[in-house]
Amino acid sequence: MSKPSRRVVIGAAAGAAGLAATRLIQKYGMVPPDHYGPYGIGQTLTYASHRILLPKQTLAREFDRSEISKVANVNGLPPPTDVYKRMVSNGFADWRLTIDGMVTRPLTLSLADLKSMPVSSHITHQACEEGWSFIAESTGVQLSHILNLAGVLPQAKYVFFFSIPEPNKPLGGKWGSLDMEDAWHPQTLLAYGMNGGDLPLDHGAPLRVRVTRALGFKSLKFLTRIVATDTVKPYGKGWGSSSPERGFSWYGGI
Ligand SMILES: Nc1nc2c(c(=O)[nH]1)N[C@H]1C(S)=C(S)[C@@H](COP(=O)(O)O)O[C@H]1N2
Ligand SMILES: [Mo]
Repeated sequence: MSKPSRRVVIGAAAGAAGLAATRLIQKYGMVPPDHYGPYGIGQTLTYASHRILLPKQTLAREFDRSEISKVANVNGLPPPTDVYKRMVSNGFADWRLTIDGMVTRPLTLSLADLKSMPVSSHITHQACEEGWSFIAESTGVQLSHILNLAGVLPQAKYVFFFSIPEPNKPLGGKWGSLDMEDAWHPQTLLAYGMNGGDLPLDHGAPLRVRVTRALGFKSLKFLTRIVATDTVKPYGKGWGSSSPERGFSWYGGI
C-alpha cells in the first residue's frame, strides 16, 4: 500500500479537528441551523466563536441624529399583492401581528396595540451584504417586551418571523429566525417608525424587526407572524431561514 500523500494526511487531520470542534460546539448548543447547508462548518465556527467569545448583549454603536444618512437604500420591495395594497389603502387598520408557538399567551396585535406599548428607538447602522449601508433611526417596541407579554417558554430556542405572503415564494414569503440571545437583545426592535415618521412601505411597513448586530437580511420586513420554537426543522429545509436556501448564511452576525 502506498503512503498517503501529505495533503491527504493534513486533510484528514483538519477534518478530525473540525469534527472534534463540531462535537464540542454541539454539546454547548452552538450549532447554527444552517450547519448542514451550503456554509457548513465555516458558519458553525463563526457563530460559535461569536457566541462563546463575545460578551453577551453588547450593544451596537448608536449614532447622533445629525449622522442619519440622507439616503436609505432599499432591498426587497413590498409584497406585490392586492391584499397588501388593500392594507396600505386603509392605513394597515386590518393588519395584525400574531405571536404564537411556545408561548403561554398567544397574542394578536394591531398596529395601534403596538404603538400603545413602551416606545424604544435607536440610531444605528444597517449594512447589507450587497455592500451598501446607512444610518437610520428605528422606532418601535423591544421584541423582549412582546416575548414577555406572550410568556415565551424557557425551552424556546428560536424566534421565527414571517413576512406578509408573496406569491411564488417558498412558505409563501420571506421568513427567518433569531436565536434567543438576539431575540432578547435590548436593541432588537419591532419597528413601526423610521427617522421620525412611519416606517416607509419600502422599508417594511407596517412592521419590521431591526436586529442591530447582524447584516440587514436578518431584519425581516413586512412582518405578519412571530413564532417561538425549540426546533428549526418544520420550516423549509430546516436551515432556520429563507436566506441559506438562497445562498446566504443564517447567522449574519457582525
Ligand atoms: N420581507 C423582506 N424582508 C427583508 C428583505 C426582503 O427582501 N423581504 N430584504 C432583507 C435585506 S437583504 C436587507 S439588506 C434589508 C434591507 O432593509 P431596507 O430595505 O429597509 O434597507 O431588509 C431585509 N429584510
Ligand atoms: Mo441585504
